Amino acid sequence: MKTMAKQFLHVKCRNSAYPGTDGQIIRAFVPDHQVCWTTFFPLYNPVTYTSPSVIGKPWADFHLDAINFKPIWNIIDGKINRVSYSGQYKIQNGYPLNPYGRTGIKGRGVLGRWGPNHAADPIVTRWKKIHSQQILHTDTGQPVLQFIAIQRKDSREWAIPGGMVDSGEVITSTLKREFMEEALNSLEKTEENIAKAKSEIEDIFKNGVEVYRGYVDDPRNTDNSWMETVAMHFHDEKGDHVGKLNLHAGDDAIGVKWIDLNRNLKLFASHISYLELVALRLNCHW
Ligand code: RP5
Repeated sequence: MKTMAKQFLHVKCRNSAYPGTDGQIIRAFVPDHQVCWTTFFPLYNPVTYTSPSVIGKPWADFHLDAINFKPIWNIIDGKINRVSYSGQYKIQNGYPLNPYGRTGIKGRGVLGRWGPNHAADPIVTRWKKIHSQQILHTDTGQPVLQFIAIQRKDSREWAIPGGMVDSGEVITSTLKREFMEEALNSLEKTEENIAKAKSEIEDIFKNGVEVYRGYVDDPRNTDNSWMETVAMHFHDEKGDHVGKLNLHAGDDAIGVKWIDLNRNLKLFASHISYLELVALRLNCHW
């Protein structure tokens, strides 16, 4: 299982307009050599932004100056997991600091939690076949792997069908729930059809392998709130379980399809890096 090396430079949460603000909220420019908090940057004075869409939501924290809101950092705080996979994060003037450095914006942005916001990503794969014949890539001669991707409603980018871990929820449940909601549209299915879909994915989701646990270079990250994930790989070797599922986009997804794995894919956040780990694991075309 991999984590991101601390010298990794986040890119997608720097030097851009903040997502969902129609270009109204612009991140302060942070050059590569000034990302690290310990680098001198006296002129660093980013805007503070917390989206109205998170205020008062049951899944979100309060403002840090709210009376009776006393989060305890770096531990499991009641039902809320405030532990980072990257180790202990620092607190500056009462605010958690992004362990991967400056992002050009303070506050929570559209993220609910101060500090780490935990997600889980199911990477569901099968071999590419035509008439039951496995396909080898013309350049590398290696077998081509396919994974289930969804198209996100917010950014329109293709992504792994992951989602936030609800407070108190175990990651294995998040992985199944998110996959069913986004790739099988379970939220709009009847009880009977949900039970059928559940039993179809049961065998595959029993045998997952963790490929990544840690920080996500997510465009929503800020100096004080950031995404972390556990990415699990579920492979359908014969293609007769999930390989045969009827995909139907739902919830926050507007599209769903099998995509051939290769290094040139442009995907949401740092999802391409987990797929590289999957490609290494199965020694397939990359
Ligand atoms: C990413 O955001 C994670 O890797 C996961 O795929 C996703 C979770 O956020 P939502 O899809 O719930 O917005 O950082």
